[in-house]
Amino acid sequence: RLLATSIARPRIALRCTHAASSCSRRHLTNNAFFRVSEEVREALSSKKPVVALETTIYTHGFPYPENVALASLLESVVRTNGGIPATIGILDGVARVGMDPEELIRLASSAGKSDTLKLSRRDLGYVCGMRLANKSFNGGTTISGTMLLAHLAGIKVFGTGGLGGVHRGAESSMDISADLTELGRTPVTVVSSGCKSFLDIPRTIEYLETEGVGVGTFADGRQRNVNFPAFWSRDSGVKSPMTIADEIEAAAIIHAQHTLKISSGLLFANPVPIEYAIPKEEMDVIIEEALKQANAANISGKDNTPFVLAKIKELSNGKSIPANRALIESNVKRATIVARELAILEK
Ligand code: PSU
Ligand code: MN
Repeated sequence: RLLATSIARPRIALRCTHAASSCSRRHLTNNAFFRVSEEVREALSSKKPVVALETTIYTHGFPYPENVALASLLESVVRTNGGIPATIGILDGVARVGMDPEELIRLASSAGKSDTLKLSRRDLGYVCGMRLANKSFNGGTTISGTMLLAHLAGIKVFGTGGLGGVHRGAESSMDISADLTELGRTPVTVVSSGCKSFLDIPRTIEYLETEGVGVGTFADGRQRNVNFPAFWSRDSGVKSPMTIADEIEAAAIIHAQHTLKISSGLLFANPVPIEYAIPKEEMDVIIEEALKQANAANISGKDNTPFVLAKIKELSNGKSIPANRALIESNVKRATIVARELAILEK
């Protein structure tokens, strides 16, 4: 009855890589619910730059087979830039850190099925535990779920597209993404293009401050005091708490944070490449309409973000897709260079 016994469990303890060698914490070893791939395990123990990648964008964002193409593109962007990709998600009730192509295709092709779930921190115990009751789930992990699993494996850098945030009207709905609290409690650095303006961006920045999350935006050249980006648009109109010049500065901040044993995460925003940017006014019209439809359909909870994203895509006639793909690719490249610079500092 217990499928658990069929899973190989190499008893290799990974040394803590997130702080000085005096750190006594050990990362989670492979077990019935958690499996780090051979390649990622080897990369971590030999201190190669490893970059975490999320899977909600494949299960609840891009449709099959585009999601497979994107997944393999992002993994190759990491490799081309000298890193090892660790795509993270749940297959058959087992949390995977690092998936082979066959596993990735299996997860991506299950997009849209009712037992393919969107998984944040709160869901992980459930989907893994249920395999002991012979209920088998697949799921894409959100930024929060991915950060948590990345940290358990000892991965410090994660590249993705858009962060969840404080929703408009959260003062009554209390809809605040678990991504923000995860950043407050888990020492993983997320490189994204900020968040979409269907969210309340000023309150998102406020909430991140409350959670103790360092937020920096990559500047163009020597700019100082830049604004936080809004996904397709390079400027949300909200000032970024920190401005960073490049990946070397980003790595220095991460290194200091880990050496100081500060247990919260960091968020580095990388504005969409200029040639793909869509003016904010143009997207705002579409976003207003998408939010109106979400309201009318009474969408709430974890269905909210995927619903609004799908509506935006529909209402923009797919115009936003090339920008979406370009910014994720650019973020993953930056995350890889940050991870490389960090590996140099940790030598
Ligand atoms: N925002 C985007 N694209 C995304 C997501 C958010 O622009 O794909 C996904 C990410 O996986 C993120 C999650 O972690 O949605 C947040 O969902 P929620 O708002 O339900 O916390
Ligand atoms: Mn929510």
